[in-house]
Amino acid sequence: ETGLDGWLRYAALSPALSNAQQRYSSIIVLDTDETSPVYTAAKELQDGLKRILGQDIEFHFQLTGGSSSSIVVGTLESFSSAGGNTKDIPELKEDGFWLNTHADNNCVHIVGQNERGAIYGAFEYLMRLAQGNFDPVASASNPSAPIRWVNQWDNLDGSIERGYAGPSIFFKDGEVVKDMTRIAQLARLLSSVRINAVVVNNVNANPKLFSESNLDGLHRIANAMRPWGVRIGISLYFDSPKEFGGLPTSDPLDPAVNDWWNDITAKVYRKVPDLVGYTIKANSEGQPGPLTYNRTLADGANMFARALKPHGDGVVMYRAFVYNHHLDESVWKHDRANAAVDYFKDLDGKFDDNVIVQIKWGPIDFQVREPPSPLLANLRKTKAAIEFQVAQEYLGQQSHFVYMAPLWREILDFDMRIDGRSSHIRDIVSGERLGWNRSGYTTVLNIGSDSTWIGHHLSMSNLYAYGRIAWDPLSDPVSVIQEWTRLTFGLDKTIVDIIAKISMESWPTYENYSGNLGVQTLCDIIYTHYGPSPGSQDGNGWGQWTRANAHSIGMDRTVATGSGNSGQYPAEVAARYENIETTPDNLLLWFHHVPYTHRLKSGKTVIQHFYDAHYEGAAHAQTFPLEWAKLKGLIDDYRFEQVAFKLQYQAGHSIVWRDSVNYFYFAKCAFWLQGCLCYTRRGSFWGKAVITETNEAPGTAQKELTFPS
Ligand code: BDP
Repeated sequence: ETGLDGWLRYAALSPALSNAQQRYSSIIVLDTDETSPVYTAAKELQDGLKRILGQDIEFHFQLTGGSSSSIVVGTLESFSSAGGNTKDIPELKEDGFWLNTHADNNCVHIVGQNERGAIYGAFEYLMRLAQGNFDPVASASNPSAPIRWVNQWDNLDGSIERGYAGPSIFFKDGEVVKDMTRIAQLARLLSSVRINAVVVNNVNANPKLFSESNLDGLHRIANAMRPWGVRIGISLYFDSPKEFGGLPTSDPLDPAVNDWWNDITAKVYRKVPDLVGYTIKANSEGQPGPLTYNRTLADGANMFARALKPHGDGVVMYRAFVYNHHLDESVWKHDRANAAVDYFKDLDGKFDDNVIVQIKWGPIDFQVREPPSPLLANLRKTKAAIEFQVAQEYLGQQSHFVYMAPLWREILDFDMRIDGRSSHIRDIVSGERLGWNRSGYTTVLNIGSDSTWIGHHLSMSNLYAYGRIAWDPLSDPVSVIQEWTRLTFGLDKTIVDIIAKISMESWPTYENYSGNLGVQTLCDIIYTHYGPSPGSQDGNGWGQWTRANAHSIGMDRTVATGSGNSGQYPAEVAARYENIETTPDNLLLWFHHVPYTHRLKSGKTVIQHFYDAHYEGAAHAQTFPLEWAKLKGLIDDYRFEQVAFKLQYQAGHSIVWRDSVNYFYFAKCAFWLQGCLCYTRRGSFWGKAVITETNEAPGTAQKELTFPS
């Protein structure tokens, strides 16, 4: 078991379980085109039933009255024109499916609204069987939103930005790879969790993607993924007309620039006729963009939208991650968290119909804890997609394990109270709340050529969970991890319980040792985004800005005295964050600057909580390898050992985090500490410090800090 099959291992069920299941006589596939997802679905059913139940089943192409005990797979259209009974099938949305496991004549009916729906239904059926679930089902399943994409950040040279699992499966040495095996395998995994598109190259894009050989390469990638119902999109470099096309400018209002984009787009469509669209990162972190030419962001986005329009339903995913990292630190009030709303709010309604603004889930950048991005409540006429990050860039980079479904659920369940009405983020991004016809989800993904795909067997659960949540944002994170575990590691209850336990504890644990109370992940912020470096947070353009000094900490984002970020939310939410009393403790330091001695709702001071949480987090991380050890012998040795190694590493590194962060704040205050007693005993830090806040009002009480041993 290398991990290559991910959750699609189709492990054989025990004879007791598989013998109890009926035998199927045939698979009836209502499509003869071998490249169609319906045909792929039938092949997958054939393969899956053989592996799970040990049944060898033949294919037929015709639905006849006597087709008893068959598994029928097709689209609504092909099913009804073959005489299938559609009267019980409820309304299906784009990509939706109907699965009836107990249809007439002991048949299973898998009917997709389209070809993708058919393959999704086939996977649903197989994944139920693989979990030993034979309960009858006759129900329709529809997606929450039409856009359910992933963004790979792969470079043409084969490296992956924020990739931790080996080189790219898409590119090597400046070219698209020749061998499409891994690409098709990825499409299979994505399709099984109903992800319908992949943007294949880095948002920091390279215009050489437009070379003849790379366009041929895109053609091959699209062909390899299409049978699985996965479409491809590409990221564009804004200055391509100038740097690749030899034009003097890339000004989006220049007719020659527009012609250039129209021509190149037509060329791309000749190679990839079902291109899903373009993703644009512009005017951000040094990338050129419309602002470079004194044009608006909408001018830039609409230029791409017009180029795509004649070719079908392609969309421009225009990223709201626009900010200037070269800011002048003397501009005390500048706040990176304000940038998205500052740049986009006034452009609402100025984007063409096929532009979707792609918004990172938090206002800054995939931190361990952020409030939801206020831009999600500021666009009404312009459609949006939320951007998650399956890549654990700030969450331990797949050397630590953080299961993100609970974090995503918390964001999607957040009620923005737009116009004082219920406005859960899941209903905004589904398009329901504001009446959008195209919107949804995307995520940064950093799959590489490693056989684990992502660098840590357990982290694959995040890709699985992302697909589940984008389809149904009310998916329960616990059920999702249990399901994933059964499929990935086996049905034994001990395996399921232990992996679910570690997973559900992983986010709070990482938050505790890497940066709590909304101060964000206190990692190196300039480049690596990995280990502890609280000192790098302030004084540079990338910084999240903790504003920590000897006495106090936190970024004042209030309207009254700070950067005004709280005022970017709708009134009810804004009032909650403006007021320190109603701001939840876990976002206290995100919105407020407070003395270390400020008391939390728990009664603890901020600094005591800081120290304690870092100790608790690191202590808890020590339990993960111990829990995992209980699985020895219950799962295959190879994956057991690999995960054991990673969890042991994480346990050790959590102590590095704990001590670095605690020493940092201790040192920050040290000048002001009087009567400080510190001991080093057997290599661990132990001590008791008494702070006298000498620069505060006379008579300020002494505060005691106790350091757990
Ligand atoms: C940041 C990453 C950087 C990406 C950027 C983005 O550190 O590598 O280019 O996001 O989303 O988090 O464009």
